[in-house]
Amino acid sequence: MDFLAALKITEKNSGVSTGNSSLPAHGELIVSHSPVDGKLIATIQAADKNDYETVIAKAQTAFLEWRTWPAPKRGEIVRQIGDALRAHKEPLGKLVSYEMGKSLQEGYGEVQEMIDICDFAVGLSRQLYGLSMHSERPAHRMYEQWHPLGIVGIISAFNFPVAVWSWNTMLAWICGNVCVWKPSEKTPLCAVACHNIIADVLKRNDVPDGINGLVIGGREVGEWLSADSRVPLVSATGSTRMGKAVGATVGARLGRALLELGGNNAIIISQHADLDIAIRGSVFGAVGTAGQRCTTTRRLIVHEAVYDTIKTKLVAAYKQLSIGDPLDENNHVGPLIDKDAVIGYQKALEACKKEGGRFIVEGGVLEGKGFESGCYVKPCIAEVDPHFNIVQQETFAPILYLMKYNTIDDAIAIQNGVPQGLSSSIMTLNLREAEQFLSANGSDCGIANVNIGTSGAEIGGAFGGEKETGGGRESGSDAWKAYMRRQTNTINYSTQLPLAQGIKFHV
Ligand code: UN1
Repeated sequence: MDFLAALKITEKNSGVSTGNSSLPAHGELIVSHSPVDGKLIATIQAADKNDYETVIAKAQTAFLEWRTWPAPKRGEIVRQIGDALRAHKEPLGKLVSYEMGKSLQEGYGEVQEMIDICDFAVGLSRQLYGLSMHSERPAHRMYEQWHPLGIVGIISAFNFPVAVWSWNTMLAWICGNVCVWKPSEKTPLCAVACHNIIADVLKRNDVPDGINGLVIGGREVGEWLSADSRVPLVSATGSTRMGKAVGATVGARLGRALLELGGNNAIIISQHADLDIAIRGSVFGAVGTAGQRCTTTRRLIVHEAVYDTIKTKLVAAYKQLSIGDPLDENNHVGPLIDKDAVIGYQKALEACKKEGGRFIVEGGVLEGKGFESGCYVKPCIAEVDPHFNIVQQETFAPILYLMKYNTIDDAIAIQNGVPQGLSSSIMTLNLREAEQFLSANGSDCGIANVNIGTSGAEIGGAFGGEKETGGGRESGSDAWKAYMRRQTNTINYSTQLPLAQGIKFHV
């Protein structure tokens, strides 16, 4: 496997790094198997608490210097990182595909997201704008500045093992923060690879060692970060269950948590839709990444007038899907991340049937040649009632729930009637219903699209959602503000000391 060598992944890797170099690790041995073929890729020595302390101490010292670098100089480092990622796009994309199981196209797409966020962050490094205000007092100037926070803890999930980390890290860095990353223990090699690629850039530029901490380990690492008052911001991506735990622990010390949690995303297909776009958007949204994106389309809410047509077209489209080795570009759907995920999928199918769901495309676990890892499942579609318990939940697998609506108000109520609020779409050529969907009484999600599916957001927009999705925003727009502290400055250049609100105080 040439791509492992190109990424400096060896048989045995350390899961601890301060950025410029990896350090000896003293925790348990993590074994990374590929869900593609079940084979061992490599091992990683996880961090113990002492290793964590070493990384945090180094990060604290590095911050003292890094925060004094002008933001555009920090941007220059990120520009070079973007170049290094361009040079490693192929091997890194392949590793993402092989360790995580997403299609090679999506593996490359994920590295492209990293490159794009680097470009975005470079420009942003000259645009960390604060407002200036007019003071109510004579000869006073009032303005605001944005300063870095310090150590940003990043907890990322297996499904986007590199891109989501880079959204956080590149922004955090140009803002002047230092980062400590706890990647998913299901995709540790992707994290080691990112560190190896970036270490060269950091060393070449004499960047203070410690800005790019890596602490690989189990859930305890997330708990250390969440409880650590030396870490002012913890950005966590993953399940709602994990986010509630992180949010509670960080909240108890009044730290900041940026949460990007589960989605239960729906597409409304109106009788006014371009059905061809609607079908393509729905199928990619439902089966892309084998249903393991937080933006995956999990529910289709279809107008009764086009319901039967959509059903027929969907069944036909699902028949075309080829499931298998994601590194083979002819396949559309790869494996789930591991056997636990397969069990979760099977349980959801059972629960759906028990509640009365009717499968129009049957699910099941694939066996035989090419499926030896035991992680390949069939994308499936069930007709359901929107209120089923299972339909309220995010199952990280390619299960699509199909339901019917009569009025646009009903469709929006069904779309909003789940605990999560990440992404949503309407397929329609009707201006009135599109605008209603985007209005204050429309979709309650952080992302609302028209004639585009629910997944595959561009990095330029703020990414995240409401309700049990956690409320955080990452990536584009002004999401950078979450990584900085705002300071309001009022300067008196008069010979008097006038008080605000006209208060008189004589001594
Ligand atoms: C995620 O699944 O956690 O919008 C992130 C998308 C991708 C990011 C998904 N750009 O589907």
